Amino acid sequence: MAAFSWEDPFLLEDQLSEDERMLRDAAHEFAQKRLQPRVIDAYREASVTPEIFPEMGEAGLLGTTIPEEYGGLGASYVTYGLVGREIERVDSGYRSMMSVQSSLVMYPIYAYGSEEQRKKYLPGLAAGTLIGCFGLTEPDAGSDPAGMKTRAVKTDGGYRLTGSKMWISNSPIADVFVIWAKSEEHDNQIRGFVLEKGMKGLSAPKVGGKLSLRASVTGEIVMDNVEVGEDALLPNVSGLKGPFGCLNRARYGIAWGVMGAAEFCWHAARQYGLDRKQFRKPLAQTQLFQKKLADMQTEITLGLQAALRVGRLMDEGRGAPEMVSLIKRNNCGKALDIARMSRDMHGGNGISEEFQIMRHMVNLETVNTYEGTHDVHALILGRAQTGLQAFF
Ligand code: TGC
Ligand code: FAD
Repeated sequence: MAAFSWEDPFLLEDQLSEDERMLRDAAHEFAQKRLQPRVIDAYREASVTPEIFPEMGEAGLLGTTIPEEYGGLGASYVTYGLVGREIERVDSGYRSMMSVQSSLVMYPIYAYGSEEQRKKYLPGLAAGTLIGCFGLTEPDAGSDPAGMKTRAVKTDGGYRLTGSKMWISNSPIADVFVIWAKSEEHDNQIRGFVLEKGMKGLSAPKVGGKLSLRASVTGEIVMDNVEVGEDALLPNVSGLKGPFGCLNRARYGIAWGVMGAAEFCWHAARQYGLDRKQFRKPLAQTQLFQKKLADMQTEITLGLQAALRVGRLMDEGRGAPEMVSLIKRNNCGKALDIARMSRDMHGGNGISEEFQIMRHMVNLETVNTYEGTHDVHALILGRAQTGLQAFF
């Protein structure tokens, strides 16, 4: 039998191509050198750091899967997942900034937009000189986006949008707003529109009092009769499959990302257990401590392997939304369990910002909720295996 690698039990490393490893290493270096040094202060102060976007753009981390002619990297979904894992190893909020820009703003403009829209927005979004946000959720429509109230009414030469969106990542600092609204002209079907900062009637106040994801800014989007031209409509998609097509990609990236946060918490718990002595021996020499480390190692190893499998299937064009629900749900739930366990294993130090575990733990509460809650993904999987709709 071969030797066992405790950090990489199933030799995930061997399953990656040279290009994937190279881009992963570049993302790791960026995250550790550029994001890690600022995250503790940024989280404490809940400070908005828009300059992170051009830095990420320069490092090639925005629009990983978007073709190079539009400023992206033209890389695989596996690469996109590996980038998410490295960024979220530092903080879920930074991964959120990156994944909204890549999967929820660049992807719909690329997949559903006109050639003019692609050329107008994608290079700036890839460079991070433009910041994007994605408005689907509303105060009264979260898990059930079909219940949205935002309306687009046809005008001479365009549309007038009215409504409000809630809990929108990046919105207070956004230049480009991808908005989902029911369009009267299209039989009240949900359609996508691209709005721009500065339009009359458009505002994006910050949501205050957030105890999670504090290094990423979240806001509302208020549209008070915002007039846009015909060219604001995303012409190539209609219905909920528009926003869900973007969410499939972002949820997939989250399944990788949370494993990065979980790995951070696992490695920290292991090291803490080796360093800290109680009852005249290292904590890591106790059976209970080792059982917890084994549980963390097992869930992370299985979660990464599952994310890799789904990524490979997506790259082959064989990925299904339910596969993504399975890994988004399971990996988020397990990462949250691991962070809570690691917090406990650090004793009193576990609540200190210096040890960084509690920050990951409270971030993961959000990640387990957004992009479809843990229970909503269970209902998606339940429907897929019974054929029975249990949402309503
Ligand atoms: P349902 O009847 O199931 O479907 C309506 C239409 O949509 C199609 N569809 C999908 N298409 C592609 N991919 C998917 N995953 C799809 N799921 C559904 C479906 O085929 C149908 O198409 P058509 O042509 O037949 O009309 O719709 P429903 O209203 O019953 O949906 C139920 C449910 C619960 C599955 C869905 O609404 C859901 O997933 N809810 C969760 C909402 C959510 O995830 N919101 C996320 C907001 S964005 C966000 O959180 C960003 S956080 C970003 C960050 O900071 O990282
Ligand atoms: P609700 O839908 O009200 O759910 C509340 C509870 O009820 C949950 O436990 C849920 O699982 C449960 N529940 C709901 N329906 C059922 C059912 N049928 N059966 C059983 N249980 C059910 N949205 C965007 O559009 N863009 C963004 O950029 C964005 N960023 C976000 C950033 C942050 C920090 C947060 C917190 C949220 C963000 N969201 C964003 C919104 C997010 O997607 C929603 O919060 C999420 O979809 C849940 O909706 P809700 O908060 O309205 O909860």
